Amino acid sequence: MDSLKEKFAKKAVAENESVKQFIAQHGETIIGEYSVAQVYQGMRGMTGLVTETSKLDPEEGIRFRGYSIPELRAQLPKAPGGSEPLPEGIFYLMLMGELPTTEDVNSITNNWARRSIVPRHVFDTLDSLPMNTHPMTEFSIGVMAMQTESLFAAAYRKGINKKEYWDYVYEDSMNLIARLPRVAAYIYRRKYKNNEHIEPDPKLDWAANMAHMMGYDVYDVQRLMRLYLTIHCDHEGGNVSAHTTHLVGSALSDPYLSFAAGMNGLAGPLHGLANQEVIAWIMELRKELGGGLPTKEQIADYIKKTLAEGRVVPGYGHAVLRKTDPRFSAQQDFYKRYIKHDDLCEIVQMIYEVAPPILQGTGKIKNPWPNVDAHSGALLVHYGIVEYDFYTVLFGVSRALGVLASLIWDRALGLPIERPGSNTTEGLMKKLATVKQK
Ligand code: AMX
Repeated sequence: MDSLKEKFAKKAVAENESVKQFIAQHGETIIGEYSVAQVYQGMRGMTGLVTETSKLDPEEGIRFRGYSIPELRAQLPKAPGGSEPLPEGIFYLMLMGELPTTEDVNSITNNWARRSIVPRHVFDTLDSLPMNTHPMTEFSIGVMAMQTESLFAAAYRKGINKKEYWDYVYEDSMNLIARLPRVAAYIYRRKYKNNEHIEPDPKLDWAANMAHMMGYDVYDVQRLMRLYLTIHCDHEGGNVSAHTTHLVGSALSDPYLSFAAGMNGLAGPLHGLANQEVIAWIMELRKELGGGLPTKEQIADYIKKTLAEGRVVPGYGHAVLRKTDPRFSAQQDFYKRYIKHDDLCEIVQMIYEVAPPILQGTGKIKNPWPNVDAHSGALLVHYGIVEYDFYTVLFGVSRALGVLASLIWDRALGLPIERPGSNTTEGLMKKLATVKQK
């Protein structure tokens, strides 16, 4: 058993006991009420899930096991000479609930390097797809093709005790995380770099290897990739990709099936695809204006035009957040600290000044502030990663860390199949009529 798994096993036993006691003591306690509107409007504000890895505060933003992004940028272990955290560290934190040491992080890097070989048939499957397939579709298909490797599915077929589920889910999750950068980079190089592929370098950390296999062996891109893959990893449990992975996993579908399902949700333009939409939208603006830096007035007109056309302004708004996303602020800080000047990043800053009052002025958009996707693409473009329909794949590689750490916890806590109730409109109307009569 690897050392992380051994530590986790101990932690899971204690946590299981504490959750059982909590339910025994407070299982019948009412923790909220909900309205008819909430039932129709995407269950906003209802707590219906337990997710241990992170918690989102509407005003403050995300905290991973209690730590904010600025705290983690300062406190998580870095690569030698590096200034941004290694994503291995946030995975450790989400899984174990405590900050890792440098040794813990190095051990995960080595663990993933050992697990990183992708079977040949996964590449053959990707090679069989038409070149115009969207990279997110390819990513999901790549993950599905790897499902042949699921140790959970194989063990379940043979018959295993429920108490052992987490062990196989842990193995599958670690293998999957280890292999995702190779699959993602293969998709990138096949589509945009003449189908010329780059083998992983076992000496590099997970994020630096991602950059390396995409063809970017420079320190600046490694640094960006470490930050990028850290901050996109989790956003509590109710977002589409996390919730889907959890939901599908609750049917005891293995981690490959569950994660691929989550990725199909991330591929939606209101969720992860927004990062490509932002760049496409800014490029469209620049094209309309004939290039160069737009003025604030021109940006304002373009936002109003987008709204008038019944489209969304990508990168702005959020279902939970009510302030600027700290993931946006971290990327803004990265820009100001390391890049200093770039036209596209400057446009991102100008939009940040211009968009909120206009969005607020509509009177219906609950959060006029930028989310993570408003900034990420501009940083990638700066370093030459201009193929924006690939961006959501990078988001997906990172998101694996959070949703799979959660999936391991789901099985360790023995959470049951998810099955909320639903009703018809007629049924709800009748129910309300009887409530009113009473
Ligand atoms: N531009 C235009 N209209 C917007 C908007 C935006 N950025 N954000 C919200 N609205 C609209 C909604 O479409 C809705 O309109 P409707 O009443 O006509 O249907 C109204 O404002 C109220 O919506 P809300 O309660 O403020 O937001 P929500 O919880 O329904 O949706 C989100 C949240 C993110 C889908 C929405 O803000 C949006 O579409 N933003 C743009 C896409 C985006 O950036 N997505 C990425 C989110 C982060 C992520 O998951 N990666």
